[in-house]
Amino acid sequence: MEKKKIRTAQSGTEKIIDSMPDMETCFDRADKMKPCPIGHEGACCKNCHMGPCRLVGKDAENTMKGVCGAKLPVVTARYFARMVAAGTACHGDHGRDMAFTLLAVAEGHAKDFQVKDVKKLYRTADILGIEFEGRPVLDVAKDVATKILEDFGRQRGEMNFIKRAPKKTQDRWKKYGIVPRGMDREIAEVMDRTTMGMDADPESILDAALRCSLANGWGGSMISTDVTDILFGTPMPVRAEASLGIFREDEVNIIVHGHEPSLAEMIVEAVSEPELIEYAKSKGAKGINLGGMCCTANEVLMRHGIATAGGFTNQEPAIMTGLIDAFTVDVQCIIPAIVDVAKKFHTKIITSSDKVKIPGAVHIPFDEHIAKDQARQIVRLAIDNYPNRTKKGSFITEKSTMVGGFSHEYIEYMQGGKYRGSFRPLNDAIIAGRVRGVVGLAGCDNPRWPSTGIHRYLATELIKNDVLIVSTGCSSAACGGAGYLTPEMALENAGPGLREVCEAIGIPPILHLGACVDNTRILTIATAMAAEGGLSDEIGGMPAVGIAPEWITEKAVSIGAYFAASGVPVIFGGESPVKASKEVTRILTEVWFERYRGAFVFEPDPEKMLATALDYIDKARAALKLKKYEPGKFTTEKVLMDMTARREMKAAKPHVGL
Ligand code: SF4
Ligand code: MSK
Repeated sequence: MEKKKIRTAQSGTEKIIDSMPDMETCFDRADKMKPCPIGHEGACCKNCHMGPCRLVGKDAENTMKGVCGAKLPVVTARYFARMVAAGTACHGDHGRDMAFTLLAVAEGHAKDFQVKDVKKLYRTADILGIEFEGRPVLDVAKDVATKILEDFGRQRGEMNFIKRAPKKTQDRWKKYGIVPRGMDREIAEVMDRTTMGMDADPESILDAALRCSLANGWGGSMISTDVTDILFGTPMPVRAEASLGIFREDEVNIIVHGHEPSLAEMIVEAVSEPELIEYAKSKGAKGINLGGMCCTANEVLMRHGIATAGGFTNQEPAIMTGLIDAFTVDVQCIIPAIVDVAKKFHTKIITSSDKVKIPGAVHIPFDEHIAKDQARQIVRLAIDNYPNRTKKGSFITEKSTMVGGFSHEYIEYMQGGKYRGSFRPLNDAIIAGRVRGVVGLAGCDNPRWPSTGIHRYLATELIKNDVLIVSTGCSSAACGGAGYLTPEMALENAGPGLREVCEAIGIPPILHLGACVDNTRILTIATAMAAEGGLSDEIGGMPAVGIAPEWITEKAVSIGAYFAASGVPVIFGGESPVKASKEVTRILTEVWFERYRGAFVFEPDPEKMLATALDYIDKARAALKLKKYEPGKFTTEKVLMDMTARREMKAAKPHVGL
């Protein structure tokens, strides 16, 4: 008998798909649509109408040229750079939208929103050099929004948040000319530079890609994280539930999916309004149940404990439960196929951004001036749709509990309280060898292999090896759905050192930091660790690695690039999209490591991903002269440092840019 193909590591999702063999999902399409082997490895160029050119064959790297004469490394570098530009554009627009909402609030045009975290507003104002003491909150908010918005159209100079990075990290960027000027400028320049007849030097193209990625990490995404915290509150640990079992048979079920949380925040408030609950009851439902998906889920989970139905690959199976009355989407990672699946059930798909229209969906374009009314309209639409539910779905009841809500600020607080919060305990735990290192486990879940499976494998193996994990995006949903985001996970599965640290502080061994844009929380944490002292005095050189084992999107590539430029080696799963060119691969792995102490590595084998991550961590420990990691054997002593290392440490100035 032929062995059944496992589509996902989420047993509930698998059951739902199994129960409806006639329904097509992304898993079926992934089976049918094999990747083009030429484009897949970066050997195809379609940047002009003399092509597309396929640069394949024996010794293609040295012998093949497109019609224009572009050699393979140029074609591959251009492909990589354009992915970075597209990803930066996504996060950049997200940050821009959040900044405009803050401006509208400050100017009194968006009455449904407030500045919920004044402390964070002041902290951000301080970073931006804006006076805040004794001034009305909304005046400060206006100045912050206006200053941040300069980052998008700036033509010369440096983006505002660049100065938050450790001085040494900034010096590297300056030395190699990759300090970003303005968001739109860097994106436009990559597109310009990579068109036919422009830059023909792979290294120069990749420098531009890094500059563009930094406009994301220390620009668009960081703006988004900060402004979202200012408007909706900086997250603190909160319990929530995860998996496709979060839907309720006897309640109106609404999903918020995408990335920008402004409308979702209003829906969170609307579903608790007594009139709407009464209206739901009048239609025969017991109440209204709100859940999230992908990164909009992460945003409302981090701040309100709203349950997550999972990550990217759960979109169609969620509708196949037959229990979703309204599926509201904002921007990014929304697969158009949801409309086709929804047609087979009663689910209404509601698009809310003019950048995301899908024929067959109801379009209610988000307008911050009437946001609460729009949220109520959507909730009513869901309630009105509840009586249309049929019995033809297939649902599960299994779900996991999880803890999310670990912001930079909370992690600092939990290591010393309100007045003595710091990163000292974490640095000490790493120095002592209790914690071997830190891994940022991030990125999408991918239907091309049992989705979420590699996240689960790496999560369990890393914590077993005393590696503290910080997770974001769909990786958090993957770990949450598996039941890994709990303090008990540390007791049962973490290595002895990590377990001791987690028990002492009362945290899970995997800290859910938020959405994809919140990868910037990892940057600010790494910066704080550098400032704390005892480890590296820049982000590069920390025993820290980023892994996106099942990545899908161009955003992921942009994130990986800004981590590499900031000094963190990143490992991406799947076949390399730059495999065709040895030269481009060398630049991403060797040249970037030499220049920035970060690297971009592609590795399809999960066991090798793990080994590579641990190798980077152990080599960083050795370079920092920390004791060799041995499970269960801790020390509070550093091994003796030589004079050069001591001089280097003395010379390092504490960084106060956070
Ligand atoms: Fe071919 Fe050059 Fe045109 Fe690319 S830019 S499609 S390599 S001719
Ligand atoms: S949602 S970018 S599938 S992580 Fe941020 Fe998930 Fe990847 Fe989208």
